[in-house]
Amino acid sequence: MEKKFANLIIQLKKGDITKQPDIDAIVNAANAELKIGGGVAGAIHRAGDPELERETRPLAPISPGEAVITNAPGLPNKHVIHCLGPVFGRDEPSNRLLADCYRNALKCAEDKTLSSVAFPAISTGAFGFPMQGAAKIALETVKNEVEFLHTVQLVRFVLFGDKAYNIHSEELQEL
Ligand code: AR6
Repeated sequence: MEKKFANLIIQLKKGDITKQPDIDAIVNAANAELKIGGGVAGAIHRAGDPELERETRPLAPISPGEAVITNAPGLPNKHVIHCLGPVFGRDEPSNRLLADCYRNALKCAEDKTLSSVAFPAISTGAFGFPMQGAAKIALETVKNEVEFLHTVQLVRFVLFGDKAYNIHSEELQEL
């Protein structure tokens, strides 16, 4: 499903973040060291070229809420934006840090004048953030950035499985 807010389309899709060839930048739910890791980070680094990890090295470590951008060697996208989400129950205030991820990732995309960005549900896997709370923060934050976006026109949430998709759909309908 999708919904339009001024010039921005927010779209939900079930699938794999590494298989979004029509999107300029995919977002990595990274670890602080920007190493290969598990979950989304593992999938992106495995799908990409080893050069991707080499590109991230001088940018690490990053803090919760921060985002950095690299090229996307071996991937069908122009860039990867690496975000460190908060570990739920440890990195506080976790709501604000999660919102910072989305804002800072969009800033990276705007700096490169990109028009489309795909996000996974940051922090909802290994970092333990409850899906519904995370979905609400993610969608509200992106919607509230609309007035500051000049080049980004499409934000896609790529959701792994029915549960994540359904929760995001409910939250997007309510926005
Ligand atoms: N495409 C889309 N979504 C995915 C994919 C995929 N290929 N794989 C998993 N998900 P996680 P985090 C979903 O753990 O919670 C790593 O080990 C997954 O079901 O990747 O921010 C890093 O190295 C979940 O809903 O990210 C870090 O140490 C969501 O994406 C740590 O995990 C995020 O899951 C980051 O933890």
